[in-house]
Parts: sequence; structure tokens; C-alpha cells
Amino acid sequence: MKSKILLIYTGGTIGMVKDYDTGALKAFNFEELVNNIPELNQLDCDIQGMSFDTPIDSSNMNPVYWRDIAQIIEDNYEAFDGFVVLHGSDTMSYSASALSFMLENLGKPVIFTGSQLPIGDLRTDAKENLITSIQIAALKKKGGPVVQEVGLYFEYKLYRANRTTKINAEHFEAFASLNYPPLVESGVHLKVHETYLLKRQAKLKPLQVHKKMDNNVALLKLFPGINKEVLTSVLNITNLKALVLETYGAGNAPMDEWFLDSLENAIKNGLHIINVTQCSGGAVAMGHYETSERLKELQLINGKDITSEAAMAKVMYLLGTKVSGKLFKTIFETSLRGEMV
Ligand code: ASN
Repeated sequence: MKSKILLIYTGGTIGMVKDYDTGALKAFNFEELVNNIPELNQLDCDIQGMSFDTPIDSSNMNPVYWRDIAQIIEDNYEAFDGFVVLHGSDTMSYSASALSFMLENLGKPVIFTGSQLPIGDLRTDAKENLITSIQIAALKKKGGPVVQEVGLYFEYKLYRANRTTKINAEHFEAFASLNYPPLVESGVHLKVHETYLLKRQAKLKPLQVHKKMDNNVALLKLFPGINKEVLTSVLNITNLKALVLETYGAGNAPMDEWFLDSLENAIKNGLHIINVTQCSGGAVAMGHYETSERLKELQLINGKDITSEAAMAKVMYLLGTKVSGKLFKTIFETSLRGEMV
């Protein structure tokens, strides 16, 4: 039986054309996108498409759109074998991470992809990205899907979506997954690294879709010279429930009393503070240096080797599910979808 794949077009460069009045790239409609890739008809699967009413540049992405994507997948979950989400590359890692948390017990592939050049451009990377994403979404083994998680495919590699970061604004190789190896590599053959995939579930539990993402959160990147006013104004944001703090190296931060006291007070008042590293690779190891000992004592949540994108998605998801108090820390520090060690 041919695999049935649903293409969900949200926008992004892949489907953009130049506005000749202004020179800026703008999203155009889905039919034109598909008309630009006659090769889709040669694929050995049934492809159907669905598009956002108004496709967007992914810089306009937000949790309301994430819910729309989750809803489309939920509504069509039984009817299709796999899903390919066409998305702008700028915030793709955030959206794909978010969907990985929103789709609990996912038993089918959801592959995010996009491109650096529009599909109509002669040197476009869009065709390969789209065609291979569809092929991966259609892969089956013993009658079941090979990939049962949210992936991100770009420039010959499928990554676990919640491990990725956009690292280049110009190169075709725009994404990296520094703390987890690629799941599939595309060359003459599609090489599937089965050991790295989330384990196929023997008995699938029903898909559970979590649509509530609480965005009362903030992300603060430390820099030498950060002053008290900056920190306290972030900590005093009304309704702030969680702060992802991008620290240095293995989770280190300045040892100034005002800095540590401010964090301590905020935590006492119920704020969840997650320690993630601003390095692209490696992990937080609180207590390894003197500069992170107090953070450990203050009970900052250990983000380990999670990306900032996945950390933001995970806090919004956990706050949305109303996990509270001590449990929040325990669950955050547990890998839920393969997003951390
Ligand atoms: N600005 C575009 C977007 O994220 C960039 C891209 O898709 N390459 O929608």
C-alpha cells in the first residue's frame, strides 16, 4: 500500500517570491509551490496538501500557530501515514521542538523542512529538502512507520527536531544538532540510523495532543557587564512563571551577591529558573566550577544539554499542563521526547 502523506504549508522562504516593487521576499500560495515541483508526481506515495490561509514568514510564528499545526495533525492523524510541515527556517527549531512536546505518544513521522532559497530559484535547495522529507515520512518497516517522532530535515540530514538550532543565515547547511547525531542521512542511499531514533513502540498508545502552551516565560542571555536593573526588570515581569537563563559554558554565572540574591528571591517567590548553556554544544554541569555551585544550591533547574529552543518549548508545554512546584523541576530534568540526556 502506498504511504499517504499530508503536506502542511505554513510559509517560509520555500514558497516565497520577490515583490518587485520593494525587492522583499513574500509568501505565495500553496498551489504555486506544488506547481513548481512536478517531481512530486513521481514519488511513490499519495500526497495531499493543506495550507495556512495566509502563509507566514516564520518570524511571525507563535504558539497560536503551533496549536493550528497540532490541530491539523490531530484531525488528519488516522487518515495519513506521515506529515511534512513546510516552515520558514528562522524559527523552525522552536516550532518543531514545540510540536514534539505537544504531540504525546506520536506514532507517525512529522517532518519539518523548508529552504534557504525559494522553490522557483534556479539554485534552490527547496526541491531536495521537500522531496527527501516526503520520502522519509513515507518510509515503512514491517508495515509500520520507521520514524515515530518529530524530525527536522535540511541539507541531506534528518535531525531530531528538538535537538536542532539554526546556525547559519546563508548556508544551505543551516541547521545543526550538536548534542545528538543525525537520524537519517541522504546520499546515494537513505541511511537510517535506527539506533538513534526514538524506539518504535510495540503497542502504540493513542496520540494525545496538548494545545495549551503558556507563554508567560522569558529567555535571558548572560553577558559580561549585565547589570542589576536588567536582571531585576526581567525577574519582575508581571505573571512571569519561568525564566530560561542562558549561562556561560558548563552552566556558570557571575558570583556577585546582587545577582545570586535576586535569583534566590525569585525562586522563593515561585519562579522556575532553568539553567541552559549559551554554548551550541555540551551540557550544563552545575557544581563543576565554583561559579555554578551557588546556582546548584539555589535549586536552579538543570537544563543539561537541551537547546534554548527546546527549553522554551518545554517550559511553555509544562506550564500549559499545569505541572507545579517541585514536580516541575523533576519533570523538566527528565527527557520527555529525547530532547536531553
Ligand atoms: N525568513 C524566512 C522564514 O523563516 C527564512 C527562511 O525560510 N529561510 O520564514
